[in-house]
Amino acid sequence: MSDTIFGKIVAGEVPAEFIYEDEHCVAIHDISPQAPVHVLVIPRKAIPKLADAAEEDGELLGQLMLAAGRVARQLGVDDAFRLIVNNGEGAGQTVFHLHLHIIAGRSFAEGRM
Ligand code: IU
Repeated sequence: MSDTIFGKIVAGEVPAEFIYEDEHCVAIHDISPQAPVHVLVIPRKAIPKLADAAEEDGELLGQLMLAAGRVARQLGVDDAFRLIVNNGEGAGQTVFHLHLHIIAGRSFAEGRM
Protein backbone atom coordinates (compact mmCIF):
# COMPACT_ATOMS: atom_id res chain seq x y z
CA MET A 1 0.00 0.00 0.00
CA SER A 2 1.94 3.00 1.28
CA ASP A 3 3.96 4.10 4.26
CA THR A 4 1.78 7.09 5.03
CA ILE A 5 -0.80 7.21 7.79
CA PHE A 6 -3.57 7.21 5.16
CA GLY A 7 -2.09 4.12 3.50
CA LYS A 8 -2.24 2.41 6.87
CA ILE A 9 -5.79 3.64 7.49
CA VAL A 10 -7.14 2.35 4.17
CA ALA A 11 -5.29 -0.94 4.75
CA GLY A 12 -6.94 -1.27 8.17
CA GLU A 13 -3.56 -1.20 9.93
CA VAL A 14 -4.45 1.96 11.83
CA PRO A 15 -7.99 2.09 13.22
CA ALA A 16 -10.28 4.80 11.91
CA GLU A 17 -14.02 5.22 11.62
CA PHE A 18 -15.05 5.07 7.97
CA ILE A 19 -18.12 7.25 7.59
CA TYR A 20 -18.27 6.12 3.95
CA GLU A 21 -16.46 3.50 1.91
CA ASP A 22 -16.65 1.94 -1.51
CA GLU A 23 -14.31 -0.02 -3.74
CA HIS A 24 -12.34 3.11 -4.61
CA CYS A 25 -12.07 5.10 -1.40
CA VAL A 26 -12.90 5.65 2.24
CA ALA A 27 -13.99 8.81 4.07
CA ILE A 28 -13.04 9.79 7.61
CA HIS A 29 -13.49 12.84 9.82
CA ASP A 30 -10.37 14.98 9.88
CA ILE A 31 -8.57 14.65 13.20
CA SER A 32 -8.06 18.42 13.34
CA PRO A 33 -11.20 19.90 11.78
CA GLN A 34 -10.97 23.37 10.24
CA ALA A 35 -14.77 23.70 10.01
CA PRO A 36 -17.85 22.10 11.62
CA VAL A 37 -17.74 19.51 8.82
CA HIS A 38 -14.25 18.49 7.73
CA VAL A 39 -14.04 15.10 6.06
CA LEU A 40 -11.26 13.48 4.07
CA VAL A 41 -11.97 11.29 1.05
CA ILE A 42 -8.99 8.96 0.64
CA PRO A 43 -8.47 6.66 -2.34
CA ARG A 44 -7.50 3.10 -1.56
CA LYS A 45 -4.78 3.47 -4.18
CA ALA A 46 -1.79 5.42 -2.88
CA ILE A 47 -0.99 8.29 -5.23
CA PRO A 48 1.39 10.66 -3.40
CA LYS A 49 -0.13 13.85 -4.77
CA LEU A 50 -2.56 14.97 -7.46
CA ALA A 51 0.23 15.96 -9.86
CA ASP A 52 1.47 12.36 -9.73
CA ALA A 53 -1.84 10.97 -11.01
CA ALA A 54 -1.51 9.24 -14.37
CA GLU A 55 -3.87 8.99 -17.31
CA GLU A 56 -4.98 5.60 -16.00
CA ASP A 57 -6.11 7.26 -12.74
CA GLY A 58 -8.70 9.35 -14.54
CA GLU A 59 -11.63 7.15 -13.62
CA LEU A 60 -10.48 6.95 -10.00
CA LEU A 61 -10.31 10.75 -9.78
CA GLY A 62 -13.87 10.95 -11.06
CA GLN A 63 -14.98 8.33 -8.54
CA LEU A 64 -13.44 10.39 -5.73
CA MET A 65 -15.50 13.42 -6.76
CA LEU A 66 -18.65 11.32 -6.93
CA ALA A 67 -17.89 9.89 -3.50
CA ALA A 68 -17.41 13.44 -2.14
CA GLY A 69 -20.88 14.35 -3.40
CA ARG A 70 -22.37 11.27 -1.76
CA VAL A 71 -20.64 11.99 1.55
CA ALA A 72 -21.85 15.59 1.43
CA ARG A 73 -25.42 14.36 0.86
CA GLN A 74 -25.04 11.84 3.67
CA LEU A 75 -23.95 14.63 6.03
CA GLY A 76 -26.67 17.01 4.80
CA VAL A 77 -24.23 19.61 3.47
CA ASP A 78 -24.65 19.00 -0.26
CA ASP A 79 -26.04 22.54 -0.72
CA ALA A 80 -22.83 24.22 0.41
CA PHE A 81 -19.46 22.56 0.68
CA ARG A 82 -15.98 23.13 -0.59
CA LEU A 83 -13.59 20.51 -1.97
CA ILE A 84 -9.88 21.11 -1.46
CA VAL A 85 -6.80 19.24 -2.65
CA ASN A 86 -3.47 20.42 -1.29
CA ASN A 87 -0.79 19.45 -3.80
CA GLY A 88 2.77 19.61 -2.48
CA GLU A 89 4.41 20.94 0.64
CA GLY A 90 4.26 24.51 -0.62
CA ALA A 91 0.47 24.23 -0.79
CA GLY A 92 0.26 22.82 2.72
CA GLN A 93 0.14 19.11 1.92
CA THR A 94 1.35 17.14 4.91
CA VAL A 95 0.23 13.59 4.12
CA PHE A 96 1.56 12.34 0.80
CA HIS A 97 -1.32 10.06 -0.10
CA LEU A 98 -3.77 11.97 -2.29
CA HIS A 99 -6.99 13.00 -0.50
CA LEU A 100 -9.88 15.42 -0.91
CA HIS A 101 -10.95 17.69 1.93
CA ILE A 102 -14.71 18.29 2.21
CA ILE A 103 -15.24 21.49 4.17
CA ALA A 104 -18.70 22.69 5.20
CA GLY A 105 -20.75 24.27 7.93
CA ARG A 106 -19.01 27.62 7.95
CA SER A 107 -19.56 30.70 5.86
CA PHE A 108 -17.65 30.97 2.63
CA ALA A 109 -17.29 34.72 2.43
CA GLU A 110 -16.83 36.10 -1.05
CA GLY A 111 -13.21 36.26 -2.10
CA ARG A 112 -12.00 33.99 0.65
CA MET A 113 -10.52 30.65 -0.41
P1 IU B 1 -3.07 17.86 3.87
O1 IU B 1 -3.93 18.18 2.64
O2 IU B 1 -2.00 16.83 3.61
O3 IU B 1 -2.54 19.10 4.51
O4 IU B 1 -4.10 17.28 4.92
C1 IU B 1 -3.82 16.29 5.81
C2 IU B 1 -4.98 16.28 6.77
O5 IU B 1 -4.97 15.05 7.45
C3 IU B 1 -4.93 17.38 7.84
O6 IU B 1 -6.12 18.14 7.77
C4 IU B 1 -4.84 16.59 9.15
O7 IU B 1 -5.55 17.18 10.19
C5 IU B 1 -5.42 15.25 8.74
N1 IU B 1 -4.98 14.10 9.51
C6 IU B 1 -5.93 13.23 10.03
O8 IU B 1 -7.12 13.41 9.87
N2 IU B 1 -5.50 12.14 10.73
C7 IU B 1 -4.18 11.88 10.93
O9 IU B 1 -3.84 10.88 11.58
C8 IU B 1 -3.24 12.81 10.37
C9 IU B 1 -3.66 13.88 9.67
I1 IU B 1 -1.21 12.53 10.68
